[in-house]
Amino acid sequence: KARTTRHSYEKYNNWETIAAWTADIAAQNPDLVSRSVIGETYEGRPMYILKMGKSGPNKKAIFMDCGFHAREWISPAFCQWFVKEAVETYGKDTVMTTLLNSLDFYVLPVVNIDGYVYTWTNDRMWRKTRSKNAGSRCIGTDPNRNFNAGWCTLGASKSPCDSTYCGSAPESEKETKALADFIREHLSTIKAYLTIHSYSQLLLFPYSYTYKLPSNYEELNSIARAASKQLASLYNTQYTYGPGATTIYPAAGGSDDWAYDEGIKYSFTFELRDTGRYGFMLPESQIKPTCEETLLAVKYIANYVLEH
Ligand code: ING
Ligand code: ZN
Repeated sequence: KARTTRHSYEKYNNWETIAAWTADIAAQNPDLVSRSVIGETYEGRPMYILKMGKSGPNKKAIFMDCGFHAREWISPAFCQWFVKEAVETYGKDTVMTTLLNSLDFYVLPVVNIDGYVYTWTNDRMWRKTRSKNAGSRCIGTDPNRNFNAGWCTLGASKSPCDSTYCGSAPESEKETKALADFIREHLSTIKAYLTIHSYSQLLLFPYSYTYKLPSNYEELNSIARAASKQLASLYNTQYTYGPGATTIYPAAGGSDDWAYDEGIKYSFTFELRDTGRYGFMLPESQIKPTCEETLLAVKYIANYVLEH
């Protein structure tokens, strides 16, 4: 099938373009990138994941996903940027070279593909998945309320018409089930979980489903402080960091809390630019600076994980 739009790292790409890009970037970098499918969405689209890194024995891995929420377009743009930077700077940038030699990165560029497509075709402000709800005319579940971490107890709705609907059960969505299954299958290697949202300029860590602090709170707090400092070093973009419940709002069923309780002790949610001027409609002119600064924070965290 002929492609209709050209891929660009400094533009928002539609799903068809991103899907074709996942095939191209893997084909063009066979010793660094491989593509596989972790499941399919409610509407039947394949969920592609890119594994990045030089092959080697017993490597630790970092899992990063983008595009949980359909309207947060800067998020998939960042996952694409990260992959580009990895392949373009491997062998040139010493930190990136070390990271890819010693770690694998699993990058899931869009989790909620059906929702993302819907924001391109019908409603730019859509957030949830596109699954049907029994007994309701309302569509969709909030994928970041759908994980088994205090599921639907706090900051989530039991009403299918709400934007924070937690779903009929934990992992009721094909997309969250596929993601959770993949992480469970790779639990022995995955040492960090990073999930990219927008907006608000926050770097969050567990917990969001409770006010209790994670066992390695001091460590997570100092990593978040240092990563935020790295991020700000480029354009002075200020991030606030801390546990989700007190830094943004209490909310149960999030993927970072779930990953943490599965034993992944470095678990972070990024809320990228901006603080509300453009919000979800962040102009394309901000893709490059946003991705460049975020990359510094992600590299910092990855390097920390490598050394600990
Ligand atoms: N914010 C996140 C949300 O899902 C969050 C905040 C992070 C909640 C971690 C729970 C756990 O509401 C956005 N913008 O989506
Ligand atoms: Zn979000």
